[in-house]
Amino acid sequence: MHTAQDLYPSRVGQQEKIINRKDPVVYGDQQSESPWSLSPSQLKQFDEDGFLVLPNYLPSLVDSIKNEAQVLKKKLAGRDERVLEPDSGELRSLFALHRHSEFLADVSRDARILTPVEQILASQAYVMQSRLNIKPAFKGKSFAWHSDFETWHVEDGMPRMRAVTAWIMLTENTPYNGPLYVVPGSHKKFVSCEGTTAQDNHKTSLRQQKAGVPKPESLEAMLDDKGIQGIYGPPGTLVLHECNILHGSPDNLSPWPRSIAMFVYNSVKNKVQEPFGGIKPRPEYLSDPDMTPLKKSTKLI
Ligand SMILES: O=C(O)CCC(=O)C(=O)O
Repeated sequence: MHTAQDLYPSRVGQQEKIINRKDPVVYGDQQSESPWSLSPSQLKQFDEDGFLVLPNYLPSLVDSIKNEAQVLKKKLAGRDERVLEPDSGELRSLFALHRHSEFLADVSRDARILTPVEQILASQAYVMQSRLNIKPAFKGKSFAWHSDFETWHVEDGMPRMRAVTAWIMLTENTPYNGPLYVVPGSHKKFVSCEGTTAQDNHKTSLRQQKAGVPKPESLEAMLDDKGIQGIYGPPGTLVLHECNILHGSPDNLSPWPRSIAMFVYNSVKNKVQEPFGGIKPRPEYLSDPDMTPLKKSTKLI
């Protein structure tokens, strides 16, 4: 039984409802002198929209990340970190990049990424999860609408909304190759979803999510109010993505893969507890228990 107060109950057998966010989006308003810090207007935009796109931000890392991904695909053969597409069996995602590759751990500490992340969180951070989402040409299937925080809260025990995902485009993300869709401003609401969570839900949900996906009525209320925005850009574009923003993506119907590398930064002040959904904790490759604060690095610059 969970002892901490659950500010964001979801999948605990109640009727679905939309509640207000109870946490800040941008923690504090500290100005930073670093060349990589966000400007006050960028912080304001992140606060209002729940995401920020920095086009062509890290182009020099793209080829090295793609090469390292090829190495990891082989290194992780036969392991749970490899998640396959629901129909074709092609590789869909590769998890725990930072745990299996020194180079990708360096990327996660890169000052160009970690500076804005720490600025938003107003604290040090650690990588709670990292993944490559491949969206292969023609065979890459959709991701249902969801809030990442909802999953991390219910299935991993993240107590508060104090986490940011930074993701890097490894191929061009266009309207045609299954780009990420976000609902600007949706991070200020929380859809408390119906249902409950099966033990080992992750074994199916990472291929096709069902639990924690809002009902059509809730989606209509959110999407009708706030609209949908596709996130497009050239390889090397960095996206900062608030943990509770509602997002999803369509099938890739094109002959062009849409690959992205994602690093989830949780504040060290937001210690993960027991899962709020009453299930056993998910494996370490999905929620890293190592909360050692990251030190910013300029090694790759
Ligand atoms: O890669 C995508 O299209 C969706 C990714 C996503 O929703 C997630 O990783 O939570």
